[in-house]
Amino acid sequence: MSARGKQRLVKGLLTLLVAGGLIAINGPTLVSAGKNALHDYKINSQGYKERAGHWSMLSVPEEMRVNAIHAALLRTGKVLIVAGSGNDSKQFDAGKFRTILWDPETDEFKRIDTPSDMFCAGHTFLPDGKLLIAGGTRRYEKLREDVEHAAGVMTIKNESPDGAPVTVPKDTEFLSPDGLAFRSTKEAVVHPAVKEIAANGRTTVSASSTEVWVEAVDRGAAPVVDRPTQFTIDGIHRDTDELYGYATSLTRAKQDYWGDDKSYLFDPATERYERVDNMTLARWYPTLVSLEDGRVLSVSGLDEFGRIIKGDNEIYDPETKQWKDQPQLKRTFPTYPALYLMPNGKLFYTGSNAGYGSDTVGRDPGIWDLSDNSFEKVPGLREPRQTETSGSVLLPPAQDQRYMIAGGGGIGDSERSTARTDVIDLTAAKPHFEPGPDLEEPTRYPNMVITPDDKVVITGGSSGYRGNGESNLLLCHIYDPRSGDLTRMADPTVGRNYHAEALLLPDGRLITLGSDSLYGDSEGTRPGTFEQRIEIYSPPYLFKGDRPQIASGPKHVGRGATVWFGIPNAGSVESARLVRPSAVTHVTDVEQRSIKLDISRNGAGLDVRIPKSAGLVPSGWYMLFVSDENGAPSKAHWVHVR
Ligand SMILES: [Cu+2]
Repeated sequence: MSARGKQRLVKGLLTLLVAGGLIAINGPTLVSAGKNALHDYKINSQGYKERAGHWSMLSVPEEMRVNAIHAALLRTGKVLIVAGSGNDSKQFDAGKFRTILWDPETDEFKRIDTPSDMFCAGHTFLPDGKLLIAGGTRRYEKLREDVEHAAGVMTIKNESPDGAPVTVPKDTEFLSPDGLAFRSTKEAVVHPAVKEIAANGRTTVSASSTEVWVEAVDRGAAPVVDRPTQFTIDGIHRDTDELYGYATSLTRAKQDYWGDDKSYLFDPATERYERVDNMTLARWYPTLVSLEDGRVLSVSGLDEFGRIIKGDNEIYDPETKQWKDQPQLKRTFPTYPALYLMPNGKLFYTGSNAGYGSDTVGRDPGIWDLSDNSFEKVPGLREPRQTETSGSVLLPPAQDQRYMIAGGGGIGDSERSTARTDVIDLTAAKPHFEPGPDLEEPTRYPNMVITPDDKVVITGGSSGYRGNGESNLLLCHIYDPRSGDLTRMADPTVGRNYHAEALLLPDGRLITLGSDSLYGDSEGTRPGTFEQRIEIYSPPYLFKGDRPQIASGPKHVGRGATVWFGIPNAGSVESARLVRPSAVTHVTDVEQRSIKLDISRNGAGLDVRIPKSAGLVPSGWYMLFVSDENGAPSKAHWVHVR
């Protein structure tokens, strides 16, 4: 008999025993079965749902189950779920990359051809509603025990301005003065040095260089380079002072994931990926953030050889479909920095990040002014060394410019985690973080989702690094930015830790998906398995009876315009919000925001005013929700704001 069948039988027995007045003879199994029945009864009662909401499981056909690493809500109302190789090296080696599209309205799933490994890429919506996805995985990490040959990055330098570019074939040997030999793993081309003659007639020559990954010819511990060393290049008949190899570290240390430079648009209309220009740098764990002019800034990440990128950031222009390096915007952050576009066009960095980076550089929250690359730190954040794997959100409504940072932990695989939440008001003369309510438990990876009633659902997470079955937190709360209260809601049944996401659907429900436990148990003896179930949360506002309805209205609206929407019972509508859909990964969702709209009654509908500021309402597709006096929202009406 299945476990569920057994449970049903026990439940049935219990009912009989209660009916017969024999409850006094029950054993521990019956007590727990009784408790389960009571719990089931409680969480399914109308009163409980009205107060705490309700969780249910989405039924996903077996062949559509994927390791959800990324999730984005498209303007068609469908959810794009991207796994890529899904943190599974076997899938990577087999070249099997996956994406699934789910339509919450029909519950239909569709497989999407996935041209490369978008695992741990960055993403953001463009003004036309296409999702820009950039970066991903070019090679999986190699753990220390799997590294047999010392390896690392060899810089090939050319100091001579004369002659043609030099091709250094794959498998070329580089020889150190001590006789150590390293072999290149790829062909490399190095250009002549650049010769410049200044106005005063003085000539300067700057060496040109290129990088290539090399591995020691001999196995084992001996061929290790741990200080700056110059190499001669075998088979290249040039002066060794002119053309040579240079490396500072060729060791048997762990090798981190290698980033990819590929970049794609996902088009909600054709439901396909379209390849666009490569980024100037390969990036693994970059944050992509939309700017007020519709361009996209790509920040941080691990580069083509798994090194943290030190301050090189770049911009995608949707007009030209090109990426361009931005040397004037040099600024270093840890991977997946939480950067939010402010109404004044500056970016606010809450301090949240996920994954990799310096222990000290780029971890302080502050305001980044892109016009002069200045960075103004903001004070007051408690537990400032525990921002890794924390959650961040621009609290609703976005006009208030209040941001919350919640939970997080120490850098790397630290055992520390925090229950701290802090809130900052950027409209203040001297903004500083103020304490918010503590989470119920110290929490890494809390998922935070804005709802149309100006609240934030905070759900899931794990008390420990990367999580395991026992450190998952089956908790869900709603934070009310107005009162500052954090209220416990119904408990989710599926744990969510690393590589998990949550987002708001156009019908007002939320989904949570993904979760990537490192271990299956708290002792770390069993490997974890990727959580493929998708759970749905219906907040209390969906159990309050009739909901307002948006019956008609324009699809395209201009910033600063007043537009009319047909709304039966418009008199019951108290508020209207534009909610920008989520594009979320690794607890990083810098897209979602909820903008308050001024409304006035006009006939059988409402006049709705779209704010003017492109920093507040960047161009793109939004969900328009109207809510009644109970906070019950309508279903969303999609509008394109330009
Ligand atoms: Cu990842």
